[in-house]
Amino acid sequence: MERTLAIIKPDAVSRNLIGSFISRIESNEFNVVAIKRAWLTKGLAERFYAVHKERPFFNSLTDFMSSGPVVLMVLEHENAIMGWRELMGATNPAEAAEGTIRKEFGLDLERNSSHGSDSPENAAFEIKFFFSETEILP
Ligand code: 3AN
Repeated sequence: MERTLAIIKPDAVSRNLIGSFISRIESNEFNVVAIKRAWLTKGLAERFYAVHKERPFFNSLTDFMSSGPVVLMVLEHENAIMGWRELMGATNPAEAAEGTIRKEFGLDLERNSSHGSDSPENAAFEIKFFFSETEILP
C-alpha cells in the first residue's frame, strides 16, 4: 500500500465541495487514513511549496493557499500517488480530461481545487509536514 498527501484547496472548501471530493475518493477505492481541516498561514504555505519558490507564481500561489481553510488528507491505495493525480487530472482545469476532479471542480490554473504529491519522496515529505505518525490510522 502506498500513501499520498491530498489537499482540498480553499476554492473547493469555500464552495462546500468537501463531501463531493470524499465521495470521489472513496468510490475510487482510496482509503482516507488521516484527515483534518486547517487554515494555512502564508509562512506555512511558503514552506510547503518551497520547491516552487523561484517560480513566477509562487507569491500568488501561497497567497491563495493561505486565503481560507483547506482539508488535508492522507490517502492510501496500491497506487496512491499516480492514481490520485490521475483522478485529479491535469494541473490546468481547462486541459484536464473529462471525468477528472479538476475538470469538474477546478476554476483556473491556480484555483484548481486539489493537490496531490508527485513522487514517493515528496509524498513522504508532505505527509510528515502536516501529520504525525499517531494521526495516521490503518
Ligand atoms: P500539480 O499541482 O499538478 O502537481 P505543480 O506542482 O506544477 O502542479 O504546481 C503547484 C501548484 O501551483 C498548482 N496546483 C497550481 O495551483 C499552481 N500553478 C502551477 N503552475 C501555475 C501557473 N503557471 N500559474 C499559476 N499557478 C500555477
